[in-house]
Amino acid sequence: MLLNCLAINNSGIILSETSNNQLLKLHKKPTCLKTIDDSFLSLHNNNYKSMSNLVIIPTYNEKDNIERMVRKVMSLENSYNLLIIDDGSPDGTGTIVKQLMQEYTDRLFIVERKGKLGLGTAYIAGFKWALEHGYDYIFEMDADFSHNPEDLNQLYNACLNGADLAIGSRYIKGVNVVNWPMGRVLMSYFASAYVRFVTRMKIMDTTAGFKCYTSKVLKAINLDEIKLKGYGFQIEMKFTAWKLGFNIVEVPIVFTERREGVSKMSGGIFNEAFWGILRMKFRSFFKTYKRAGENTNK
Ligand SMILES: Nc1nc2c(ncn2[C@@H]2O[C@H](COP(=O)(O)OP(=O)(O)OP(=O)(O)O)[C@@H](O)[C@H]2O)c(=O)[nH]1
Ligand SMILES: [Mg+2]
Repeated sequence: MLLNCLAINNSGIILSETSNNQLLKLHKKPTCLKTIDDSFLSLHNNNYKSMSNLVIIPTYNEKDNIERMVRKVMSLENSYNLLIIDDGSPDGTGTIVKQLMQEYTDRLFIVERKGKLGLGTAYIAGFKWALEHGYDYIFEMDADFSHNPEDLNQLYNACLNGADLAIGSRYIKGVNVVNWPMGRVLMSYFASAYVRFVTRMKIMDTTAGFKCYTSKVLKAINLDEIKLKGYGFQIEMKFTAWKLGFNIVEVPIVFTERREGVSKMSGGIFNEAFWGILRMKFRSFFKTYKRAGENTNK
């Protein structure tokens, strides 16, 4: 992409004008700056299109996938930024990411936590980081290539076309899962059906973990009140966004079983989701859902 000029507006946001007159938000100070006032900005407002994307990937022992995954995301056309939340992986995943950060200085970031604290809290940490840094489109993706990074663009387009939350769904056009044993496909499919039955959400893939949130959804949810940690976390986030009245769109994706590395799926995660969803639904009867900023959540 060709950058014509760099500027900073009155609110201190760094912008860059591209060859086709779009203004992009940047997150790192460029080497040369010129200061502009808001009259310049208003001239360009019609063309303003924020490209402030952040893909969040939680990792635990993903040394066989992480470098290939980082390089793949960095090569995609929408110039995604990437945040890895690594829980002190004993296999050195974090070290590999830090080496790559020297190559992708302004687009690759890491948050390191001490010990395996779970997928749900990893994403909550990532969401908070994303909001603090002013990102507009925030993606969830696994490190193991079960989610095809090429599909990020589909999720992004769905949000640009009006979705508040876009979900990469395995179950809206048949069952799009490659290389899972039949038992796991059936478990996942019927788990989704169970969640639909309990919650009444009209979402086909309720446990999906490949998503794009617009920042307004994450700002509206009280992240400290999300209780579930594993698959339940994915369900509770969708349920809360749905209760808050956001526009949720499912886009078809193909999910492929991991080829490298070790699974972290366990019976405990399944149990937490099964009972957790019932408790979540029960709590929802006593809760008034209001978007944060409109009022408190009770
Ligand atoms: N930071 C962090 N990441 C985790 C944790 N558990 C899993 N992950 C990551 O979350 C993503 C999804 O985990 P997976 O192990 O692929 O779970 P899954 O897709 O249900 O199961 P498999 O694909 O069969 O392994 C991967 O990128 C993992 O490395 C955790 O406790 N902390
Ligand atoms: Mg996986």
